[in-house]
Amino acid sequence: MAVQTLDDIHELAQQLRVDSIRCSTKAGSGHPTSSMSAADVMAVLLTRHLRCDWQRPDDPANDHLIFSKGHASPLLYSMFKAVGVISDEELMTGYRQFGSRLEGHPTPVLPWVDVATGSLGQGLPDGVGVALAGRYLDELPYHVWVLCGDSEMAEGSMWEAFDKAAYYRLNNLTAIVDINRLGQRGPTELGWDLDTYAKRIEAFGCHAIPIDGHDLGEIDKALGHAAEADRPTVILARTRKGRGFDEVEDREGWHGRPLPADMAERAIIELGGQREITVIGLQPEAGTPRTRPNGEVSLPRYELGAKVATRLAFGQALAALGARGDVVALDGEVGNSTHAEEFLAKYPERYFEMFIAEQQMVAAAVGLQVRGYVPFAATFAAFLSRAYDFIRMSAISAANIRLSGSHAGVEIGADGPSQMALEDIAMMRAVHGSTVLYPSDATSAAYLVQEMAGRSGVVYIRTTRGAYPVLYPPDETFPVGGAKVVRSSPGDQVTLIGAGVTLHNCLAAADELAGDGISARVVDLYSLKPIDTKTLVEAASATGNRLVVAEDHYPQGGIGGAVLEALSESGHHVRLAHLAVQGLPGSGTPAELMEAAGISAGQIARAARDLLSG
Ligand SMILES: Cc1ncc(C[n+]2csc(CCOP(=O)(O)OP(=O)(O)O)c2C)c(N)n1
Repeated sequence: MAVQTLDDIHELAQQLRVDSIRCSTKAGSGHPTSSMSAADVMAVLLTRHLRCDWQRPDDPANDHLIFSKGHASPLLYSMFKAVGVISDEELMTGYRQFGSRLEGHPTPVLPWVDVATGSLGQGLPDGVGVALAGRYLDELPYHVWVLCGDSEMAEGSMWEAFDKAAYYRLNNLTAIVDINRLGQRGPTELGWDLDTYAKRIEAFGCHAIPIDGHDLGEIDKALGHAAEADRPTVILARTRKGRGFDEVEDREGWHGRPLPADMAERAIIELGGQREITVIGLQPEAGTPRTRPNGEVSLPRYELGAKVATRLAFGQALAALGARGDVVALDGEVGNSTHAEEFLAKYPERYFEMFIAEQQMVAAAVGLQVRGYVPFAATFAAFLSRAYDFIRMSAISAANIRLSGSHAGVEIGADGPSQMALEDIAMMRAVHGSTVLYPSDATSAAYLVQEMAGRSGVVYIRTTRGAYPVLYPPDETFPVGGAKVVRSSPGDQVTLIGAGVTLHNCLAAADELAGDGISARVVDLYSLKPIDTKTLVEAASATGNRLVVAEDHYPQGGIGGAVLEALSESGHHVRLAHLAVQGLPGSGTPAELMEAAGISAGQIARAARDLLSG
């Protein structure tokens, strides 16, 4: 039947409720009551406002629909059924089942899903990134609609998102907050206090529209207004959880619980029975994204021996990569430290200042890559830990994002431990499908930045604050997954492995050892994941299986761990001296702090001698 009148839309909303109940009861798990509260708003959106060619999910002109409250997946999948892209059979047999694409929370395994949600507080920030692309890069009229939960509004990242949406005047973004008064374990902080929500939203610079979320006419008017707005709109929809089935409606204790079969039967009767309504919906306005120029990338070249910080090389290489029109940059208000500002100077129209909002910065990168851009987001490596859940979720989204973390380790010196990344390698290595790079000099840093652009998944580069000598000539290559043997001779007795600043310490240690007549091989492990097991095994075999690893990172999960895991997977046994930061550092000079941490050249040389005498 054609869904046209508000009565028709009411029927559709009831169908969405019934299907949400049916599939979750069949699966024995899921969130039907969270789906039922938002069914009216979604029914109006689907029929009268969302512009999408469901058969062509890749159409760049399509609107975007993101369920920030991803646990309402029964509702989302019931909408997919209503528009005819999944069958009732798939909904009923697939939902939450092993091997099915209808996972418990939505992921982009489904072509109509942009980003994985389910960790609350992320879908809206992701939507900001999609809206940034639409407004500033693609220049397409698509609209981004995000369904949020009211308990979700307690997440700080939601407010980072409202703030940035307003700052960037994202009038193509509408958040719909399903204010059903209840969260998981009971009432939310604000209950149905729509006034307070509205004041907060307005204070952040967005336009708040409080409505009765079960009044189809009011919903229609609010959604229509949102599509015409001059700033981001937030529809505050007062709803009732479990709406439409008296036994659970607005009652505590029903969050995340499927209805038992007998209750489901009664609910379906109360909701008017099963329906098979198909919605046609609105087609997108025809449009193609602004073309992205594809210029020649000419990487910066550095003179051997010149002292250049890898963070500077990162910025300069990123600016060079800007010749590609799909490359975009973001920074957390430290662009003069990370050197992302090198990109800003050349391509201000593709640079998004995210201020000190690291969660939003990573989420915006995820949103931008939804539209096919190649985002690089930079901040101090230490502060990326703040966005770790976003990084973790971006792996679930199969998002391709590049992250640069500067100011690695104790090497930063006087600023002290609050600014030192000492856990970032562990954190980034643990992410599914990630790449972790840690260059020691400017030439390798610049090369690896270009490599990052072509890689998929979460790609991380760790850069160093201080300036150290350029070790490699400009045309040297650094394939991801490789390592460089920087110094070797047939008589090597021990291998010293470093990356970043510790590679320079390893080289100084090798000089010191040479003075004692000890020949040391030195390996630059610039690619920590994937790692060059072959080079490690060869070096170990050639040097009596004596290895020293030195890293400016805590011992857990860092370079030593990566080396040991690689060697143990290859069945190779070694004696390894692992020098890493053990204690809690303070302030000091880089040399003092590296000495205190036990990763100085002298300490590396001593560890090598101990291995040889042991
Ligand atoms: C970051 C995060 N914390 C906790 C949870 C667990 N959780 C899932 S749903 C939920 C309650 C959500 O309530 P609300 O946003 O109001 O949505 P509703 O289901 O009431 O519509 C919670 C706490 C989560 N998924 N993500």
